[in-house]
Amino acid sequence: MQSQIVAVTVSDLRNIKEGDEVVLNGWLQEIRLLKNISFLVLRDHTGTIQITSKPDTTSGYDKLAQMTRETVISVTGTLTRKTQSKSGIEVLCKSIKVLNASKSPLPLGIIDPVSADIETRLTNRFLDLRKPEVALIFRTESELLWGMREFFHDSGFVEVHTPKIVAAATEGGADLFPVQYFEKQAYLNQSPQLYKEILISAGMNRVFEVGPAFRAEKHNTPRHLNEFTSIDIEMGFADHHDAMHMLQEGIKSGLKHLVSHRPDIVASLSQQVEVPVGDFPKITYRECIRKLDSHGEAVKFGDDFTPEQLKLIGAEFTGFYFITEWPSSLRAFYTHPKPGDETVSNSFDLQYREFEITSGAQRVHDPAMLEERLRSKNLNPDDFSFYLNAFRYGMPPHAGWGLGLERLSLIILNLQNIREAILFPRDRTRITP
Ligand code: AMO
Repeated sequence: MQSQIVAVTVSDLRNIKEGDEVVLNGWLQEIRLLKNISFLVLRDHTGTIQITSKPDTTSGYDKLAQMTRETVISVTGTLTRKTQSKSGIEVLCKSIKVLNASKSPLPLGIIDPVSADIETRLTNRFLDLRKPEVALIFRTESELLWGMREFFHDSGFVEVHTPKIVAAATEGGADLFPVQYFEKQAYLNQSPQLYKEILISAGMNRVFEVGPAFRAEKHNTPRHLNEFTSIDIEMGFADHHDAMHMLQEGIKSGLKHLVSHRPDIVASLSQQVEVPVGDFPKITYRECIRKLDSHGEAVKFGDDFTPEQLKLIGAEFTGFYFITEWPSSLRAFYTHPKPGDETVSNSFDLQYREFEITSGAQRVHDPAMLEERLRSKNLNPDDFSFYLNAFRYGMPPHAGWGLGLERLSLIILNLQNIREAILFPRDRTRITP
């Protein structure tokens, strides 16, 4: 007896018997009409399948000629393995229902070999995201994040959600988006920095957050967004070494999760995904200066590295590496100076080639030192009283970091432009869709 199956996905078809009846819902990706037979390709979120349709077996065969690409359809048919199609299975169509027709022509082709420029793709992002290779970026991101979440959860971190409308800058006053907050001036948060530290004073011990961060950076580069996804952690009774360890293990767990739970995704990626083994190498800022000097690149202590210089440093490593002990002058006010050599700090960046993926540090926990650090950066401690108060009544030593999710996808998937790694990018000129 044949079993009747209702609404399966394309990937379910592998496990269905020859001759069984199936219903498939999806988009009409392609249609090739011949005189006595037509070939359709239906796409759903799991893949594509060829649907063969004949006038004598498909009811309403003559309506196929009016169907436009990307129309949402529901196909009823039987599964057959007697096929020349690549997947080795196809569905012989009994009937097709149009659930919603698509306008034609499409502003952006889904399968057309000519790849559109990034602006056209982003303007028509709902269509762009239908391309399996584009959808794969976000499935990968989701798996990575899931693996990292699991790791932090299992390591005793509490997932928190801090305000995004704030009264003070954390990462430098120049890059703030102002918000009119009733009678007051407010800003979109650049980082959960101040709040994650306050939560350490609040006794939460280990917190992590995944949320949006806003930077009014004017430059328009393939590495910068004006709104990005920040993965942040903060740990009490910990220093920068502990924070670096958590970062390294968190990234490994994200990658392990991706590889072990979704080998299908990994197999479809054009880029090979490997889970790093062992500790990520570390190099100090001063060692970087010496290395650059040997390449004929003179860098003054206190200067930031250019992307070209980071390329030279990155060429020495095969994967992730830390640059540690950055000059205190280059780091934000909350960064703890290195005891005994206060010109540098207990800070680090995680790099992959020339790309900075994460910044982190041990933080200043002494309120007097913190006030002094604010003043040295020309900031007014009065503007930070809500934050400083948390340091005056028992703040543990603490450390943490912030990682840009899109930067991580950029390097793992070897993307050309960070805009590809976020669903709806916000950049210097784009606030829609
Ligand atoms: P920082 O400002 O270095 O540090 O940011 C941390 C990480 O966030 C990502 N990132 C960005 N990604 C895309 N577009 C941008 N414009 C952008 N700016 C930053 C990067 C970067 O490494 N509070 C500290 C973190 C900490 O010490 O905990 C901070 O925000 O991947």
